[in-house]
Amino acid sequence: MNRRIMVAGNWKMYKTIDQAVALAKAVAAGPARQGLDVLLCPNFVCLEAVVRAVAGSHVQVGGQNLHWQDEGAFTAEISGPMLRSVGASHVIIGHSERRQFFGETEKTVRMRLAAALRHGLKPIVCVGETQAERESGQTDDVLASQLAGGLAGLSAAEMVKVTLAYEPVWAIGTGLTASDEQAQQVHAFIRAWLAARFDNQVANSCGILYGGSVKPANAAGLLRQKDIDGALVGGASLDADSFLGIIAAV
Ligand code: G2H
Repeated sequence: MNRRIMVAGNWKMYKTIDQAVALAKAVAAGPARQGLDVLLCPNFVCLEAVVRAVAGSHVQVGGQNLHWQDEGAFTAEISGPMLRSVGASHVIIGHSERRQFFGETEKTVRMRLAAALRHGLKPIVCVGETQAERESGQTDDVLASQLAGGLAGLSAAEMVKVTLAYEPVWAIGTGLTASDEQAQQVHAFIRAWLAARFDNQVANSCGILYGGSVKPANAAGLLRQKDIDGALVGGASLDADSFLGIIAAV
């Protein structure tokens, strides 16, 4: 099964419009590769400018979140139709920072995921364990629970439209990275979970990205693992050279 590789930049709450456009143009000037998807996820304010900056290139653009309703009295929220109207193709859902700081739960992940699929946005659903959970041997249970909760009710036809991202919380923005073997082990667990919950075809079709302090220096080893289908990059995506360095490592 030949799965596509994705290198996605999660710019989090960084970059003003001018800075975002400059970075997006530099990434778009980088090489396009067969079988590789390059995605940029800027903050909502910069989305339209980034879509324009990469227009006509191989680079795609996604949001970092979406609300489950199409519209309504939900101050400061952004909906699927709004993301579509600005030209976004993807959306990140359930990032650990949303879970940790903004009350994201399995239920809200599930509702956001349904909204993304309803509006033809390609979702990237994040899962991952904390350091305490890993140290107490709960990694598999935590992941299984996040997967079961966040993906509940999904059909196989819907699941193959979803990309998963394994982001160990202890490796996010900390400089710590899961070793190649640690990451591969969890990716294999997630793929086995997908096979059991859906079937082998779904399991082998779904992209599973790794995220957590990915840099040019560690990207090649991680991306060489058989169940790692790309990277969701935070800090190292904020600089064109380092992000292009990760792309070059694919
Ligand atoms: C994990 C990752 C991007 P960083 O949050 O989603 O960020 O690469 O800075 O650890």
